[in-house]
Amino acid sequence: MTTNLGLPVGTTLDRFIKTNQDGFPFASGELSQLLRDIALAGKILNREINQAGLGNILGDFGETNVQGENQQKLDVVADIRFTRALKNGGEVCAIISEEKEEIIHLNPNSKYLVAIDPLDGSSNIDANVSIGTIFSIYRRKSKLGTRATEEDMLQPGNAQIAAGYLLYGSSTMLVYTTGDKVNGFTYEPSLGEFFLSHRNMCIPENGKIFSINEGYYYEYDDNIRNYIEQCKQRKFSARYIGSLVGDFHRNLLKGGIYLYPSTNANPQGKLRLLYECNALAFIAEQAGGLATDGRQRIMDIQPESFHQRTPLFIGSPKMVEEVGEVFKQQLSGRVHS
Ligand code: AHM
Ligand code: MG
Repeated sequence: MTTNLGLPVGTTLDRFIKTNQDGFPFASGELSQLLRDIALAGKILNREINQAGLGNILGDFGETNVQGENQQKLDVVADIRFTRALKNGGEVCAIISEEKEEIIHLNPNSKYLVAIDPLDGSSNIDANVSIGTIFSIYRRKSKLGTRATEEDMLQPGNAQIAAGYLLYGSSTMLVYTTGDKVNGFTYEPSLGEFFLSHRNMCIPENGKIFSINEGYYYEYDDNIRNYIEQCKQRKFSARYIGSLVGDFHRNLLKGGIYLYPSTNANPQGKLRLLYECNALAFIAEQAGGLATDGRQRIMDIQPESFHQRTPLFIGSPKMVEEVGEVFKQQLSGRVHS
């Protein structure tokens, strides 16, 4: 079997995907094509993000999405670009998107499903700060040739076939996993290609960065506040962009933890299990990290609705375990008191 890990840095994304596919003699090439379609939409969106200041597409669109949040114009554009690329590519039977309430039905004869946050961190667009796209790919459970069902779309993260993100930052990157390590590709705009730049990405076992919105300090439980205090006592660095993909990517490279806990106002936190947390959890685990809601593995949570939210603790394994211990102590404290 050919292993993609032997491919050198500088390999194009296309060649990487093809080599990976050749390693599986019975692979039909549909997943490979689907990944190419996502990369294509990413390139198109990247171009639009880079022109955002010129194109009169900054700011709110004047409508709210299904969760009552203001939709930015680029959120809408991103949703259209990804839906169109996946529709034209023909390898996806249905999509659920953070920006849409209902399932978007595409080709009933294909076996893959996509859950996507087309543009995450969109409140950062106007400030020229990094933003991202997050996606998960699942295999349908229902019969080929029929419409995808709600049950198809409500699979736990441990059923993901592939997941990834695009980061539109100081350079644009595609980072993804098909369940066999994590690889990162950097976009070269003048050539219009993604090149393998980060091979077999591994998160440091421990880190000194904690990423949390401290503005909600008094909204958090005591255990989270204590954890924040411990981080400060140990002189960890606080780094929080407010753009999940950017914060996650930095911690993946440097070692650290991203926390979005429950707050008094939002007991389930803010982040969406299906569009944001599962994909990053899959990548984190494939890179040697962990992702939990404080009590259980993110990828083992059985979703009950498309837009379900969950607290998220993700990053270097030792740091995520430490937060888990804090929760356990709190639980046992309750039992004994
Ligand atoms: P969005 O999907 O509406 O863009 O919200 C998700 C974003 C994450 O990228 C980021 O980590 C988080 O919201 C920031 O939230 P807050 O401003 O509450 O700290
Ligand atoms: Mg989002």
